[in-house]
Amino acid sequence: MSTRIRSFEVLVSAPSRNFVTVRITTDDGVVGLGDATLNGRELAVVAYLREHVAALMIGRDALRIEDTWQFLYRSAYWRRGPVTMSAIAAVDMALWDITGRIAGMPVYQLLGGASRDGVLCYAHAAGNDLDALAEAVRQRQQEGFRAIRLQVAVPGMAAGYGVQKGARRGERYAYEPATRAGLSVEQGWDARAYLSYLPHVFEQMRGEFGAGPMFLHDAHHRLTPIQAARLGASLEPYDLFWLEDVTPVDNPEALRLVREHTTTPLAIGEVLNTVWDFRTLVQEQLIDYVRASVTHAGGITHLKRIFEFAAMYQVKSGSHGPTDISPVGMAAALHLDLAIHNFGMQEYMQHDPRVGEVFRTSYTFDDGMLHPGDAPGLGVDYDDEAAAGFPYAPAYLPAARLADGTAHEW
Ligand code: CS2
Ligand code: MG
Repeated sequence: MSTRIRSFEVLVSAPSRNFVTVRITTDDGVVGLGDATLNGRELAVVAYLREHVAALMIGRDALRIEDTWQFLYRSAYWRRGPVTMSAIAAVDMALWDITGRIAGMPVYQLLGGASRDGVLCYAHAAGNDLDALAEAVRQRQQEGFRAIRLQVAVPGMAAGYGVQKGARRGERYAYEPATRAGLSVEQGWDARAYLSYLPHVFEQMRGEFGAGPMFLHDAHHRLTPIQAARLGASLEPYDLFWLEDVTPVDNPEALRLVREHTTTPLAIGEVLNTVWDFRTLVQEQLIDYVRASVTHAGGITHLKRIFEFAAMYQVKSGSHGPTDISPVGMAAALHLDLAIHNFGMQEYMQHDPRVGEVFRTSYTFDDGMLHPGDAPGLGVDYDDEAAAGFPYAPAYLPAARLADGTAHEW
């Protein structure tokens, strides 16, 4: 048996949106997949992998997962950052996949086995007004979701984060922030309008749906610390499961002020990519959920490290799972979710049906819970023929500006 790496491919396809996938093959023909999708900056990771990682991988032992992670992290000399950490993540996932396939076991078994029966996940519901939002919540409940993220257009603001503009009632929720239409679409932002509207939104939704469903909300890094504190306090009566990304996370100390003013649980971290980024947030217990993703935070090996660090401070996991995490990344997250002890919640923003033509998955959804399945490895296969029909197309995330034209966090 030879577990040496024979080939290292970087695949780019766009079944409805762009995905970057690493495929590693051993001498014996065992194949592993990893997700390297970095929304809006995909080709930077492709170049990093093709030009700077591929040659280093050929001939290495695919079973040396930890050593490969440390080697890629340390040998680059230039550390961290989303491009490097997504590249390392994809290699790491592919090696776990290979190891699982060789062992004949799903990856969660290699991570210590299942700590729970299934993985609680939340869906997205959004609307251009409160009636449309309520209808979206009803739909998600009918599909079986017990936890739902609520986003709504704010009256007076042209576009809101998480809301598909011009969406018709009842049509499939297809909010996809990156657009292929030219360069970044610009959206307005008005914190005063948002802050006064949001409590009313949650009051209405609790009134309509009662205390049962778990509700979440994402502020998408748009508030100042004191605004964030006010939002958290004003939403306390509505019992949010978590309030996400209230302020830009460049300054983790800002969360101290937010924490002083509210008991609404806080989740942060989808733009962070190493355990060191979480030091202040976790050690000072400034957050309740770590939102890092397996795809942008160094793969299974490193996200496990982040979650275990968080566990020492009673902080739980809240794996990022938007559509820009490919099915390979989703599967990797699910194996980890099932295995760790301090699991909190998994985001599940379902992919467009075309994604399933390229990525054949074995994870399942039933009664509000996901399960990674028991296929060996990660349980995902890549269909080259189908992928050829979906070529890469540049896409950009939106940008935000204040009414006077000042650039703002989107
Ligand atoms: C979002 C993401 O899912 C989330 O919580 O914040 O959809 C985010 O906007 C995208 O990952 C950006 O690519
Ligand atoms: Mg988010």
